[in-house]
Amino acid sequence: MKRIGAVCALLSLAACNVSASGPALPLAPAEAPAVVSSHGVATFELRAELDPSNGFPTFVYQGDYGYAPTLVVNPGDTIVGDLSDDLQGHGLPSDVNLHFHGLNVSPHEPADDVLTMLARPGGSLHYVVHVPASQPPGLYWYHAHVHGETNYQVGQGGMSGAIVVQGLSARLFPKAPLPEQVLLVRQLGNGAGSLRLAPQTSADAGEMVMSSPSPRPPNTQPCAHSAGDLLTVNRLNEPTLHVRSGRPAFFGIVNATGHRTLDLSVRGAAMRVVGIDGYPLDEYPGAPAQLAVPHFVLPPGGRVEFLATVRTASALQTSCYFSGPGGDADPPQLLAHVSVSESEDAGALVPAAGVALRARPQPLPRPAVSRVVRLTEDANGFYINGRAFSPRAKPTFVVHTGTVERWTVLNLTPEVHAFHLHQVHFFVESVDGVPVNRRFWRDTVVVPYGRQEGGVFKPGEVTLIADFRNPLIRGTFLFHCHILDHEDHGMMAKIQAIP
Ligand SMILES: [Cu+2]
Repeated sequence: MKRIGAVCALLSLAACNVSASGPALPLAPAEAPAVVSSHGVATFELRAELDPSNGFPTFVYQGDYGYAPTLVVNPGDTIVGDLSDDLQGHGLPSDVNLHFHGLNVSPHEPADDVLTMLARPGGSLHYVVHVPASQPPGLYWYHAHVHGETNYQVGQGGMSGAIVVQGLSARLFPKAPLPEQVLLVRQLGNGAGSLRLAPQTSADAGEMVMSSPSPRPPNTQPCAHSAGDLLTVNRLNEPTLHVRSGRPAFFGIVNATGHRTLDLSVRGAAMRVVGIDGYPLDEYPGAPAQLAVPHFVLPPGGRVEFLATVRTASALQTSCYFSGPGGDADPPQLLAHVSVSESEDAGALVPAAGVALRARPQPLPRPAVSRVVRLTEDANGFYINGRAFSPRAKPTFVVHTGTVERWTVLNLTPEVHAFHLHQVHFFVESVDGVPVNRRFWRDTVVVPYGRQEGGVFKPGEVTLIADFRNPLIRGTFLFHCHILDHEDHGMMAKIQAIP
């Protein structure tokens, strides 16, 4: 915990209350100093290194291990980043790169290309990511994305940081935008349920080959804690969040864990969800700007932004979640204390720097194509349509830029998966055959586990509409399970988008 509460660092995110007369009061423990775009450019430098305190890979930012800056940009800005690879600690070379999760940006080098952009130890990568002017304002994130290494680097090492595309608060509260408390939830180290195995180098050409996933016991005690399953918030155990009594507080949460499904709630208060996976709710045609829910299920990789009005001391918490008889345990945990202040100074509003005009959602065309994605697993690995991911494989699907497609994702396994599509968003039409009435854009969704019904195995099923209309999205990119050990062991495939 080298930088507990880097107060007043997040500027427009208002990690602190800036008052003309009184002292600064931290609203939330900051993840790290923010990099706020200037003249349309947000520039940062990161190193990837083994953290000497725990032996896991981590980002090093301005000399501090374990921290990555929150990138604060406006739609239309450019992110310019340099990443150098000083990872070589576990006896083998370890590549590293970045994925800009949820941004509707090019999958080509030097932008969000996780297929060919790989830094070897001693090497480096230079990123230039043009965030489109049409990018909806909200919470995105970046993380390492090296096939076979993601659970180790992202899940266990916590190699991740937040990206805020400014404008959501100003859109919701144009007269007095609320500061957002950005919280990254991680499960660092040797967490239960992890399938991390030492990579082996094959004899031919030093290619990385992952060993098989080890057998796990059935998930008979999904609510039971085990060693190493502690969740952190901005790398802190049970930090305290400060809010004003009776006033809405604005939270943005990233599920940056490797495999934990979070069932989030604020004790004693409703969650008024305003954004999912970076998109304001009303980006979907006809959807409301806010939706009050008692709790919200957030898969690994997902983000939720919400308002909560708290009047007495409370807590941000995750409840026990059953991920299926073959899944990982997701026990309950208090994530953060919520401290309530009556003081007029506490939590004073700081105007947001950027103001985005509300986009007018375009009506959707009919799906051009219907496809089926079958998720399976066995003792040797995880598969999409019968194949484990190979970096050299041809794209599983070729899609046409300018269209939308209907995908039916079938889960033929006894555990949930977190379906994630790079580059674009989708909305869910139905879950297990039941139509979803509340439709919202997202980039990651839980696919229910398959189960026996009347002696017959019934796969879990999500039907979604994927949006490939953005003309910037051309090239080859990925879709995969965001439970990172599943991804590492094969549950990933390529899409090629062509005109
Ligand atoms: Cu999975």
